[in-house]
Amino acid sequence: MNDELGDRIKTYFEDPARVLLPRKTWVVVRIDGKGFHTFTRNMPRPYHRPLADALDAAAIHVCEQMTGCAFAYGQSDEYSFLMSDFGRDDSRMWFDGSVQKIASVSASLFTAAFHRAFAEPGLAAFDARVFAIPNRAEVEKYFRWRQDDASRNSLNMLASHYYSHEELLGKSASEKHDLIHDKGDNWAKWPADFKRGRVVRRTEDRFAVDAEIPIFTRDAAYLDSLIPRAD
Ligand SMILES: Nc1nc2c(ncn2[C@@H]2O[C@H](COP(=O)(O)OP(=O)(O)OP(=O)(O)O)[C@@H](O)[C@H]2O)c(=O)[nH]1
Ligand SMILES: [Mg+2]
Repeated sequence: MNDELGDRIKTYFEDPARVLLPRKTWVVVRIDGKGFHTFTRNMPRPYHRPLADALDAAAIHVCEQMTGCAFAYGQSDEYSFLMSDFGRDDSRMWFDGSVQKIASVSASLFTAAFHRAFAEPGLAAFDARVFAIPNRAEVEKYFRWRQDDASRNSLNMLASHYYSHEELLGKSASEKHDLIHDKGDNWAKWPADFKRGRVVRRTEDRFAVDAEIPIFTRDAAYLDSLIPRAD
């Protein structure tokens, strides 16, 4: 009876909600702080190193657990993980490609490790989204897009450190640079990872942070070396 009931619940209700990723593709998992505008309200702006360090520790933890993880790229309150099941034909995708499992376990691992590394009393939460990208060139574009976002975000964060929302309305990037100069500051002098983001990559025997990454569009070899090739 119990088996029958279980089978019924599974086939009627659980199985229809089971979504599997296609095999032999590149898969991105992006994890993003939920409502971090509020969570970080009392933290130093525009850049709070302990926050970045805790996000890095969380990303390393996820990379270590994620089957087929190639690397991760992080900036602001987010980290994107790239995984794939290339290699042997029978090599497995993490959780056999189950979207619900991958998203929920990633966000959970990330949140737990973030809090182990972050001393603040407030509780953070993270969302995760999972999707396949069927083409290697598009994977490169994905990471360029996130890095563009890092540069744009960091310029905006620095500008809004000195100016009100109204004062910055309609200002171009170069006008924002000029306004920052007027306050005696210079975006270019801020740490590289604040402007470009950070990468967690495999070293000889473990995953480690690279906080001095190049601009992906200027040094195409960097990203190229991180993205696995299809079989
Ligand atoms: N003080 C401080 N805030 C940061 C730092 N890095 C990121 N943030 C905050 O994190 C926010 C990230 O923005 P979003 O992810 O777009 O917005 P969110 O408020 O997290 O909202 P959702 O992601 O939609 O849930 C930024 O707006 C900043 O307020 C930092 O180093 N210092
Ligand atoms: Mg967020």
